[in-house]
Amino acid sequence: MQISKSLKRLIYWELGIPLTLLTIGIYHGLMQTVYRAGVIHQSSFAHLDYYQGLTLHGVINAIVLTSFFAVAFGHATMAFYLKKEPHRWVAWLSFWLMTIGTLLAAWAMLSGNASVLYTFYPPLKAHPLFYLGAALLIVGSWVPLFSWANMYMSWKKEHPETKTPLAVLGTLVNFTIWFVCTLAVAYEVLVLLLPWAMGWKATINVTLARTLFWFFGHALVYFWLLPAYIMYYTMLPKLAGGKLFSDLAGRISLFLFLLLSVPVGVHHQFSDPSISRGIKMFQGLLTFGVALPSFITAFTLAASLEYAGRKRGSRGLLGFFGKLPYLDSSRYLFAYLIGGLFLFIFGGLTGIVNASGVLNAVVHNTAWLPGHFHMTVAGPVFLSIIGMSLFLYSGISGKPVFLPRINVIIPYLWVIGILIFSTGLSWGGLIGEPRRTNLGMTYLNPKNELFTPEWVPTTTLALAGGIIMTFAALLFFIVFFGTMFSKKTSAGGLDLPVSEALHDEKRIPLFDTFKPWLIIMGIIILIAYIPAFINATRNPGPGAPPFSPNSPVPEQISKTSNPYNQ
Ligand code: HAS
Repeated sequence: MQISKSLKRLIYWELGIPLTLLTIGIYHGLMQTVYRAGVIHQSSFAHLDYYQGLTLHGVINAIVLTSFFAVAFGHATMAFYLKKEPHRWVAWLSFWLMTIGTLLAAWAMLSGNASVLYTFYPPLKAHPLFYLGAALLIVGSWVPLFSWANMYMSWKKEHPETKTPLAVLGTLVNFTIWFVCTLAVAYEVLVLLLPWAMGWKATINVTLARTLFWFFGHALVYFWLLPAYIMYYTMLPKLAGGKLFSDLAGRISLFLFLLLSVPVGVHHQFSDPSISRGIKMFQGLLTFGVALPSFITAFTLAASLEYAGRKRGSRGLLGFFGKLPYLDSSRYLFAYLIGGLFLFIFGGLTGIVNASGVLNAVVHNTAWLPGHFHMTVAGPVFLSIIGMSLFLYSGISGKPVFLPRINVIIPYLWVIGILIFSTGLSWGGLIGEPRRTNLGMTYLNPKNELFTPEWVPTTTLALAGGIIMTFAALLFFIVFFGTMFSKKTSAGGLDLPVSEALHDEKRIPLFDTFKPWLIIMGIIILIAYIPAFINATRNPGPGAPPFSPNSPVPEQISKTSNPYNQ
């Protein structure tokens, strides 16, 4: 399908900018494993501080890359399925807001004024431009929703009896979740963080800020995940040579995400003393609920892959696994998607461990957590983002993929790297290894009295995994930028693999409309969050003055009489 020059250019920029920044994000990922394994025993390397690097790693990889990609992929799917283009002015406004926001936040982080990690929890304080940048990036990323909703409504008028294409439904569900959850973080940034960072307010309510952040923060992880799910449902079966087992299963799963992605954020606050047990238990139960659409997805995709394998001549119960096109370089997207799906088995299971209040007390704030989220966000999310970025770029530009045989191996190398890396982290977490800590300064420094030899094998495993992941990422950069600089061999155009459904159930109006789901979503959020916000405002503890990551005393005091500076 041909698309306008403007949309082409927009998609190129929205893929190119975050992938260029990703080089910095990947470098700091490797550095994390180096610091933590005790290879170096210093607080900074190449003039970049440990926490500065960790902030760059988290913000670029988890917020900038994912937001830009979700918007570019949203434009592509909406245009492809609805045969309409988003409003040009709105689409470019979104791009500029995201780009300016990214530049502001990048300046604050690179200049060492925002080493507050991607969660920017107070009382750690960043430069006001970091918060402003983050807010612009987020607002810019939901602006296209309004244009897409318009496109969808006019398409619906033209096709009142046709089922909404699954990819369109997924995109609209995803950005509705995103719009709702970002309202809380906008409030946190504009009303709590900015006035405090500007010095207009002396203290901040930490519990309220954290509660607002996690209202946004857990829905954020599904905002990362749903583009991958759209690819799994609508493309993977076709790439495997088969059909999607059930179209309705996909719809049910997407609507369940709409209901349950937001009202579960308190599961990140099981250890926060200001929030009462009843709320934690309720949101904990809802968290088990939000695993349900992923279980539905697991069985639906397994059945779809089985169908594909049998069509390709497999025999026996599990023979179909052997018949899938793992190394077919002409269907390399299959490799990126199946690699992520495999990792998500472990990412999902570790998530369910986290969701249990009792087990959470064992793993919270330990290395187990990055073990979990590298098998989710750095698993299905990351692999589908980079695979699809290459697919979109190469397809639209008409340039063939550079080094196709290497390209199809990259996702498997990444999977091996993540498995080793996350095993090290998860094992370390279970024996008390903390997350977000420069272990090389103390616990992994044999000359330090705190040296903890039990964490040598765990951090060494993480380092080995980190090196393999970095190698895979380097190969990806060579393939992606090599493709960008190669010669066009065809006219190019927007073309996506489309899976037919094996059971194409007839249209059920309830699963083809948003209204009732939005109402239920609103009710569940109110029930789950009103008591949490009441708790956060009634039992906040003393207001907190600003801190910087390098000093245990508040900033105003540290400037004058910080005993640790003497
Ligand atoms: Fe999580 C913390 C619970 C999913 C990301 N999570 C995090 C953090 C991140 C994150 C970044 O309850 C850290 C935040 C921070 O910095 O503090 N998470 C869950 C649960 C799920 C879950 C219950 N998380 C995700 C996803 C993420 C993500 C998805 C990113 C994209 N998570 C938690 C909790 C915490 C947490 C607590 C807080 C802990 C604490 O103490 O701080 C569920 O949604 C998971 C459901 C998934 C499944 C898996 C289904 C499997 C599939 C694959 C099938 C494979 C096939 C192919 C068919 C049930 C679909 C086979 C093919 C072959 C070749 C074999």
